Formats: sequence, structure tokens, C-alpha cells
Amino acid sequence: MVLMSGAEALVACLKGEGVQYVFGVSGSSTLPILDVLTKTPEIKYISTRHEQIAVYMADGYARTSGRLGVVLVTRAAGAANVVIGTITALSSDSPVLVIAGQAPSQVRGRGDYQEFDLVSIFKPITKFSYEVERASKIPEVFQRAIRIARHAKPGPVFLSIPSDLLTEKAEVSLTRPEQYSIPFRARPDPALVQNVAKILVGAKKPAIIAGNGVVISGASRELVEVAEVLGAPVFPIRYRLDVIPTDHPLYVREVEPLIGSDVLLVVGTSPQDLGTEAWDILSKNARIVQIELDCSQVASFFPVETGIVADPKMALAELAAALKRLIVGRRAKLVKERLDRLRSVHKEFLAGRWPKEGWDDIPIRPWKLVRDLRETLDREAIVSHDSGSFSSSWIRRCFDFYEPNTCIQCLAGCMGFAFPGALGVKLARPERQVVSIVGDGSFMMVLSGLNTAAHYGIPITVVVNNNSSYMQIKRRQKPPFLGSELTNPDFAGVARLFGAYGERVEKPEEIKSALKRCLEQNRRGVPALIDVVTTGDVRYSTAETYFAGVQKE
Ligand SMILES: Cc1ncc(C[n+]2csc(CCOP(=O)(O)OP(=O)(O)O)c2C)c(N)n1
Ligand SMILES: [Mg+2]
Repeated sequence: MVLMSGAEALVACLKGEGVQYVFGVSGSSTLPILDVLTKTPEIKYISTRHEQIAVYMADGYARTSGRLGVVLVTRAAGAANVVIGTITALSSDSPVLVIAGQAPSQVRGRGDYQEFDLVSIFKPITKFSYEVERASKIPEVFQRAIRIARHAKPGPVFLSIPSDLLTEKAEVSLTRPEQYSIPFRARPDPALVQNVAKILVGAKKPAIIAGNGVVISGASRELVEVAEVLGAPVFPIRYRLDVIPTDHPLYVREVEPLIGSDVLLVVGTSPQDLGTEAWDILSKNARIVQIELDCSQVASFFPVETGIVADPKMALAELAAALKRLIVGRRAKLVKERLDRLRSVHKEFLAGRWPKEGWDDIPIRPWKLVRDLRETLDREAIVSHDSGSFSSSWIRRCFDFYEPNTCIQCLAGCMGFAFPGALGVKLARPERQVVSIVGDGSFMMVLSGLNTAAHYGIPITVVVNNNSSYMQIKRRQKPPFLGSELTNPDFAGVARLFGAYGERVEKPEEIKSALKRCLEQNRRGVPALIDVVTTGDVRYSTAETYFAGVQKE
């Protein structure tokens, strides 16, 4: 037992956990924590200009570092500003700890100034939401929160700490992480693996739907193996585009090739992420087998033939071995036929992937921007992208991700994640190129992140796809597109005012050279931005709309 203040105990816990960064906005209710952090050189405090940016940074950092993302905000106002980011972390299975101040315990429950029931606000959007009652309990509650945040399926947790507990002295006992937080990989039941293998082997047209859990458990290679052994296409759910390399011939970007599948293997996800419309098309006559770490997600949306609650990496490795044993003779011939068919579907996709025209047009077409970005960036560059039509359509169709965890996306569909998320990613992976591709609408929501990037010298490049529109919404509207046509400032000029490097690009031939100059600035430690002026014409809003228009002509 050691005698220390609540704030000292909390920071000792963070230090013990190996926390490198705390992201936040200060407030009087958390000041004692900041005082202790001042004397703790192992932990760097990153002061952001909005709590939303802090939580998005912590999330991006957590997703790519394998460590805990930590957010520190003040009571009520500060805590309320992290709600959207906490929802994002929950949807992305990201281990983020949000610590918020609270009214002093003596007045709790009386409706004090800025006294709200934060635990209730955060309960439905975290895995654990708790208010500490005594300073001496801080380590115990912290440890419980960490266990829940990091293990089984990771996710955000929330702690509220009444301000008086931070200065109160108490006898606390501190333990090492390996004593309270035990990493594990849940092995699959061999009999269930055998069952799933038999069902898959009996399928005429099997297909795989894969999600976030695959990337989290590092199971991309095993997934490729299962797909190849089985001769099945892999469809990434929603925004987890990097479940396997996108140039793999079994990777499919649309649900159409999956229609008519008689067995669906759903892995590392739950099909509700697919959206009901797509799911209705697929599941009508299909038998479903599912591999998921979180038992509450298995069969949560539909009845399954067999469900395996296990780590996807282990389960897929064992499944591949079981399939290899079963697929021989006539079955192997069927698999080969399926593989040949899928390879020709892939070739067909590649042949029609890109528009045939518009490459030199002004305003710049979205596909020109996507292609020039891919051709200029390193293969292993980490790219974050946002909500919006550019992301959900042109990037999904035309951008290639060659390695798992190089595609960073807000899996909850919240605008504004990509830029701050990328700042957090860069702190976790300083050796990588980190680029954030954002819509003008999404970027404007978190513009003050430029200050954080410049102040701390976090050298990422932001590419603004500036179509002066909320295109994702505008494309569903009729003129005059109420609320969806935007007037923007000169984003490059704004970046320069904040102390970053900025360029505006209006001509298609300037994209690559501008991006190279930005990346050069990044190498010198300077964050950079290119404002790419692209078309706001709804005919080019999505690949689907564009190609449907071309067919009509
Ligand atoms: C926080 C938030 N508010 C509103 C929406 C609804 N919404 C989805 S996409 C979108 C427009 C995005 O505009 P932009 O970032 O410029 O991308 P674009 O569609 O133009 O490519 C809106 C308003 C959302 N997803 N998140
Ligand atoms: Mg836009």
C-alpha cells in the first residue's frame, strides 16, 4: 500500500499500463491530474482544441498502436463533446479510455453546476461506464476498465471521477498490468470447426463476408487461405476495406457477385453491418455460419447453422486445415472451377473499373484524384478516409489497400473522424506515410485539428476532396439542394495560417507533384494539406451513378 492522492494514483495506473499519450481539453475538474502529468515525462499530454478531436486521435492511435487510447476531459461540457467519438470507438472495437471530471462527491445528486449523470450517458455507448466512489478505489476501477477495454472484443470504457477524490489522499495498492489484464486468444471448439468445414464443403456457391474482427485479430492471411482453399469470394463489410489485400482476385467490392450464394461464412463481424437491404438479397436462401469473438454478436441478427465464438485468426487457421483435409478429388475440381470463374469476374471488374474519360477535365473528376493518390503513395501508406460519397463509392471501388490496417475509417459513419484519426495514427506509426482523404464537409467539422497538427508537429498530409458539397446527401436531393451546397474558405490558405504547409490544386496534372511536395514537407516534420477542387456535379457523385449515366448515353 502506498499513500497518494487520487490523481497520483490514476497517473501511476496510466504509467503502469504503458500509456504514452493522453489527449484532452483541460477543465477545472481535472486540473489535479494535469498537475501530476506535468511531473510525468513518460506520458505526453496532447491538448486539442475540441474534445471531439481528442477522442478521434485516441481512437486512431489505439487502432494502430495496439495500446490504449486515453482521453481526459472536464465534467459535463467536456464529456458531452466526446460522445460522437466514443460511439465511433465502440463501432470500431477500439480500446479507448475516456476519463471525465465530475462534481465533488459531497454535492453529487443535488443538481450542482455542470453536474450530470455521465455514467448513464456513456453506458449505452461503452463496454463499461462507472463513477469512482473513493480515491482508494481508483486503481481497482481502472484495472477493471482496462480489462474490459482491451480484452475479448476491445472497445471504449468510461470513468467519471468526482473532483474531490483527485486531491484526497488514500492508501492504494498498485499492481503490474500482467497481474490484472491477461491477454488471451479464444480457441475454437474443434467439433464446431469440423461442422463449419462440412457445411462449407457441401456448398455450391460459398461466399465470405468479413469485418473488423479479422483485422483486429491479425487474421488476413488465414482468411485468404480459407478463401483460396474453398474458392469463395471475400466481401469486406462496409468500410473495413483492408480485410485482405484489395488486389487479390477473390476480393469483391460489391455484393452482386455474392447473390445466389448458398452458404455464407460471416467472420469477424455481424451482418447487421451490411445493411438490411444487402442482407435481404443475400440471406434469402443462404445457410449461414459465423465466426465471431463476441458471443452477443453471433446469431444476433439471423439464425445461424453453426456459430463459433472464437478468435478469428485461430478459428480460420483451423478451418483452413479442416477444409484442406476435406477438399479432395471431385470437390477439388469444383473448387478449381469456382476459382477460375472468380478470377474472370475479377478481370472483368478490372477492365471496367475506371471511367474511360474525364481524366483531364476541370473541375477535377473524383476518379482522377483517387488514381493519382494511389500511384503517388507508398504501398504501405496508411490512409484514413471519412464519411461521404467520395469515400463510400470512389475509394471503395478504385483505391487499393495492400496491407491490413492501412485503411482507417469511421465505422460508425460519423463525419469528421478521418483527419484527427490520422493524427493519432501518425503518433502510433511515425515511420509510415499517413494521409487523410477527407471531404470538404467532413474536414470543416474538425478544422481546428490543424492547430493540433501544427503545434505538435504531427506530419500527416490531408487531401481535401473539395466538391463544395455534402455530396452524399446532395445526390439524393433535387435542386436547389437545400443545405447541401457549401461555400468553403481557401483551405490551403487556412492551413498556412495555422502553420502547416498548404497548396490548392485545380488542374488535374498538378495533383501528383503537389502531393509529392506535401509528403516532402511531412518528412521534415511539417503537416501539409492539399485542397483539390473537384466537381460538384451529382452525375459524378458515385461510381454507380456515373456508370449508370454512361450506359444510358
Ligand atoms: C456528424 C455527421 N453529420 C451528418 C452526417 C450525414 N452525412 C453523411 S455524408 C454527409 C456529407 C459529407 O460531405 P463531405 O465530407 O464533403 O463528403 P462528400 O459526400 O462530398 O464526398 C453528411 C452530411 C454524418 N454522417 N455525420
Ligand atoms: Mg464534399
